[in-house]
Amino acid sequence: MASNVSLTRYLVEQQRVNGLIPAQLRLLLEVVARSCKSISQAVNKGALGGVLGTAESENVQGEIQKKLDIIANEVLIEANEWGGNLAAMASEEMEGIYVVPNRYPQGEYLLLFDPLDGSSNIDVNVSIGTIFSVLRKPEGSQVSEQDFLQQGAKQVAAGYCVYGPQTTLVLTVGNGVAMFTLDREQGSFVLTQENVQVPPDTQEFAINMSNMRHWDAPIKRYVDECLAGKEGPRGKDFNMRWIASMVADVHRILTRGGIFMYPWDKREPTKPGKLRLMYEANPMGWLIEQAGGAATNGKERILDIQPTQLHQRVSVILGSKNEVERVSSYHA
Ligand code: P6P
Repeated sequence: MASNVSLTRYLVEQQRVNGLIPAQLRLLLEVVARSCKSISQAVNKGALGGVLGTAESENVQGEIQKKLDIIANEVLIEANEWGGNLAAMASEEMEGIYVVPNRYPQGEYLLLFDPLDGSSNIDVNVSIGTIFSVLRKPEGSQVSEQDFLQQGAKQVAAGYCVYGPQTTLVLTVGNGVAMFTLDREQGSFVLTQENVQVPPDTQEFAINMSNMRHWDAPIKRYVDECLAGKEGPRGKDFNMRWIASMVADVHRILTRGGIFMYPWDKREPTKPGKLRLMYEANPMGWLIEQAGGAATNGKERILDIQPTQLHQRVSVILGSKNEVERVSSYHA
């Protein structure tokens, strides 16, 4: 669907027609989109921009940071701190929250992001992306980390930008999911799909198969049944995809269906999974639900989980509703 509806016009219409997003939130989303354009430019330069490789530092997760991880984080902080619509930000790349400096007015929203997800793919030229989530700051005085610990169901906006063959922004403000493709000649995001729907059934699953020996029984059973194909209990053959970039895997699922799993496994038994709740599972889970899919940790809806820590991890099973429900039934 080629259109000439810009992101700005789409957001104004969500604000005016559906009364869904106040002007402050619309402006915030416009700035986040502009930040993604800048990140896309830096990513696209690759080796030419001297931005590949590691930054010789670690993030709060103990993961080696890539130069582009830090660049993307700085782009988002610098673009969003002065607008007056945010009280604070939180990022996978920062230990604590970033409170908007006193020299700028504070607003009523909280912005959380994984500035560059899938960064292990940067140096090998595979799609990566920025994931973001917006919460309302609770009433009260000085903003604190505690204010961020809200269930995913409280999000007022969520989305991602995938830096792949196209740069595509995918967004929900609670009225379905829309996709915007970056028109580099105009330098603006153009609406290319609205009311995105995830098919309830699929024949395509996404999981890192090299971890099979570490999985819990319900996941092992589900994947074994997929692998058994037509002759097995599912009565149909399955395909597998694993890009090791959540943004790219979720984008494929929003586009043609599928189920994505990053479950708990025995490698780090004290951790519920690898992915983070606040700025990966919650925004992706809301997008998938807004497109008619489901997102659970195997036992409960991801958006219902009450966070206790800013960087807490969670087991993620999301995508085509009937498949996610099957996996959940195996956990029951
Ligand atoms: P593995 C990227 O590092 C990430 O956080 C997600 O984007 C991706 O789905 C997952 O980790 C890949 O993990 O263990 O397969 O490399």
